Parts: sequence; structure tokens; C-alpha cells
Amino acid sequence: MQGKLIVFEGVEGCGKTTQIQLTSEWLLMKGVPVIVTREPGGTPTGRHLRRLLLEANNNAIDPRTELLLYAADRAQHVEQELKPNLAAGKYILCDRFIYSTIAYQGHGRGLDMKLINQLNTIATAGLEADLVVWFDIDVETGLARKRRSAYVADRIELELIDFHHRVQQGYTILASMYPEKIVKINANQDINTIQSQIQQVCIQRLPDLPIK
Ligand code: T5A
Repeated sequence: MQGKLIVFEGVEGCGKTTQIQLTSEWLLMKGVPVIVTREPGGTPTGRHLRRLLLEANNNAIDPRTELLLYAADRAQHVEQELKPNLAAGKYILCDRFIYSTIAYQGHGRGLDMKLINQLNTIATAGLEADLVVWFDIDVETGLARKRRSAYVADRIELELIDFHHRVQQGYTILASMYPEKIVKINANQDINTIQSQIQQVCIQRLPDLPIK
């Protein structure tokens, strides 16, 4: 029995959380065993790391320290949450994975891509996503959506707009490098339209999806 790892990616406020929730409800309704998780913070250890990483006032973190903390969160997540649930046949909906590190720490912060790939390999121990859904949205629209909701901006959301544009460019490059794995969804559309497109993508790209 082997489940599948479905990863959701994109810039701030692109709508991942909203769509992961709807996708989870759809899959459960169809009888698919599903769990929802996220990075950073998908394990008890990861929740400590998430606080360190995202607290708005924790602004003295060196970019390499930041990279290592995301890698540490991922290593724990892979071993404690992802591998056991895949082995149990679960369909995992994961909010962010290695692509976030490439986009944010690689393209956003400008850290060495070879180093990032090495750390991703160590952290994942070779585990790969089966499908990546990338929410493509204008950076400004995503940030405006977040500001409209009742929230307190975290450390990364407070970065200057150029940073977010570099992250978006990173996702565009990733999608062109791995078209067999990364599916682009136009996230400027309304919630229901996006959800029905995600359902189509899951059906098309995951032929073993056990929907009833
Ligand atoms: N990070 C993470 C790294 O730098 N490196 C890494 O390796 C990893 C793993 C995580 C942060 O960590 C960074 C990236 C991130 O900055 P987070 O709190 O998980 O932080 O933040 P996000 O992943 O950005 O998630 P958010 O919850 O902030 O945004 P979502 O999930 O993309 O958006 P969502 O669904 O919460 O929607 C935002 C608002 O828009 C509305 C929603 O109702 C909500 O109010 N909305 C829409 N409005 C109009 N039309 C639509 N289609 C809408 N969809 C949602």
C-alpha cells in the first residue's frame, strides 16, 4: 500500500490553504484516505521551528540559518509525518515542500542553488512529490488578499515587494523545468473555479486515485 504526496505551492496569499481544505473535503467525500499537513510546522518539533522562522520580530535570522531551519523542519516532517502516512496508503495534501525553499531561499534570498539542492536531498531522504499544484497569482493580488483578511503579517510577508517578485519568478522557472510534475493553476480566478480545476488535475495526473 502506498499513498501519494500532493504539494501545493505559490507566493503569499495565493489561496493554498483555502483550496487544500476544499480538496480535502472533496477527497474525503469520494472515500479517499487523506491527511492535510504543512511546512514549516507539520510536526511538534516543526511547530517550534515555525515560530522561530515566522515571528515578525525575529528579524536577525541570517539567510543560511533560515535555510537550515527550513531543512530541519522538513527532515522531521518527512520522517515523522510523510513517510508513515504514505506507507499507510494516505493521500497527503501538503502546504509547501522543497519548491518553497528553491523559490524563497534560492530565488528570493539568492542563496547558492547547489547548496539548497543538497540540503533538500538530505532533508527529504529522496522522497519526492507525486504532484505539485502551483497557484500562479500576481504578487500584489496575493498580498492584498492577505491584508484584507484579519491577520498579523509574518516575517516573510514583511519582505520588500522585490523579494516576492523574485520568489514568483522562481516558481515560473521551476514550472518550466518540471512540467511533468508541476501543474500551474491560474489563482486569480474565483474559489469554485479553481477548486474544480484542481479536481480535474488530480483525476488526470493521479490515475490510481481511488475515488468512488
Ligand atoms: N517558506 C516556507 C520558506 O521561505 N521556505 C520554505 O522552505 C518553506 C516551506 C509559510 C512561510 O514560510 C515560507 C513561505 C511563507 O512565507 P504560511 O503561514 O504557511 O507561511 O503562509 P503561506 O504559505 O503564504 O499561506 P497563507 O495562509 O499565508 O496563504 P495561502 O494559504 O496561500 O492563502 P489563503 O488560502 O489563506 O488565502 C488568503 C486570503 O485570500 C482569500 C482567503 O479567504 C484568505 O482571506 N482567498 C481568496 N480571495 C479571492 N479569490 C480567491 N480565489 C481566494 N482564495 C483565497
